Amino acid sequence: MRRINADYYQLDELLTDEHKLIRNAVREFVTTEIKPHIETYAQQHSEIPDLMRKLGAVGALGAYIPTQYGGAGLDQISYGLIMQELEAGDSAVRSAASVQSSLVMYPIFSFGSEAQKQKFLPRLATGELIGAFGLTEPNHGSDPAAMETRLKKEDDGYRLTGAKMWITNAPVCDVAIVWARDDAGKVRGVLVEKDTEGFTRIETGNKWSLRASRTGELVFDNVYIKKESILPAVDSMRGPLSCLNSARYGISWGAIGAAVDCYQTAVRYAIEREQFGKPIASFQLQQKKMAEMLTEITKAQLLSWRLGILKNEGRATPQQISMAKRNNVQMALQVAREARQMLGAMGIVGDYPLMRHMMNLESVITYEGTHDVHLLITGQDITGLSAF
Ligand code: TGC
Ligand code: FAD
Repeated sequence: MRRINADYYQLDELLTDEHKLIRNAVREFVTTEIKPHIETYAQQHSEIPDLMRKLGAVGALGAYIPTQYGGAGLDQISYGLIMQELEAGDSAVRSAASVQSSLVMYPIFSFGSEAQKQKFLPRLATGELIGAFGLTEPNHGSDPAAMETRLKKEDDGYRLTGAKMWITNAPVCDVAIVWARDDAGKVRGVLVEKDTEGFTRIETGNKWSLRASRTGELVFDNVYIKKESILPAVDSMRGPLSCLNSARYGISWGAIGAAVDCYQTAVRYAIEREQFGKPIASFQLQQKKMAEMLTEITKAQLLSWRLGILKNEGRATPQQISMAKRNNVQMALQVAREARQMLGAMGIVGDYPLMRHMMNLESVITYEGTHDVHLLITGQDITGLSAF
């Protein structure tokens, strides 16, 4: 079992002691708090109790938000490592941390007023508040710029009308960042708190994927919005899309975590399971699967690590992020499928995490920009021509 460790190119040597400390703390949390129970929650289609507070306690929320606002003030590699370890437990856990950190804390920190930062960031960092990010609409997913949600000026405030769909944590959020067009056609970020009149949340059930995460709709029926609830520092699609850069980067790391969990499960099983009088690991076809999994995991690790360095230096482009998100999620899905086959019938039961990761990754390959949308982003970067 020499290669059960998936660090084939000794990337650990590129990490600082602080990185390893953070990585190990989150790994320990996932091993003790998530892995023993996640199968039950996923099977029951129910959330993990008190997850956001637990993530806050382990320092997994707002990793790169400055400490003055309750964040951890860490670098982008630390953020990536946190996402990797969380998704080794379950994509639902990484999703919760992604949305809270990259899609809610990041825009408040980047585009919010000082009062908005003071009011929300510290409580989002501890998990006392749960945030949601509303961009996708029933009629507009891949093309969010076509959004129909409207923010109309009225005397001293605004009125918000419209609906957002497929929103992670919608049914349980305390505050949602909602993207809407104003009278001038500008895209504005609006902070809507849960008890606001005319704001309703509807749960989306019957999911075969991300079953331990709550998803739903946010509906706004002429909701009164004070001007203090608008993010002042952004008024275009750059607002929501720059949040996605951060979340997509995190997903590129998270997918590695899920893939490594599948790879390690498959290697352990193949060494123990005997057929035709020999461990199945001794057969060339099984070795091919394991060798290819480890090769693809290693390539993905290198992509995300380099992207993290570029992000630390403020040089990562959205297009580079798209490439890593697309490649790594596809890689993880492929690893999960191969690993599941290697376990034969045992691969379909919940005693092993393979089907759960595989089904989760079907959402991950769709949200934060579909696999094909990211390919078109790369195509546009190569040619200068949009194929959307
Ligand atoms: P385009 O006309 O190219 O640009 C409009 C403005 O936005 C700027 N921009 C970006 N800024 C920052 N980061 C990016 N990645 C950016 N891409 C574009 C651009 O410079 C321009 O700025 P300005 O100031 O000149 O106005 O944009 P477009 O409308 O044609 O869109 C292009 C496209 C298709 C790539 C974009 O719409 C896209 O990425 N679509 C995919 C939609 C998507 O990813 N939705 C995700 C929803 S959130 C989610 O899924 C959360 S899952 C949560 C969980 O983990 O549980
Ligand atoms: P569509 O845009 O309708 O796409 C359908 C198919 O058409 C896809 O295969 C797509 O690749 C393809 N397609 C679209 N346009 C083109 C084109 N120009 N060329 C070629 N092919 C194209 N959104 C949020 O705002 N916040 C959230 O918190 C959130 N959480 C989510 C959680 C889950 C579990 C899921 C599944 C989704 C979540 N989403 C969220 C929504 C997600 O971002 C969208 O599902 C995604 O952007 C795709 O949009 P769509 O589902 O409407 O698909």
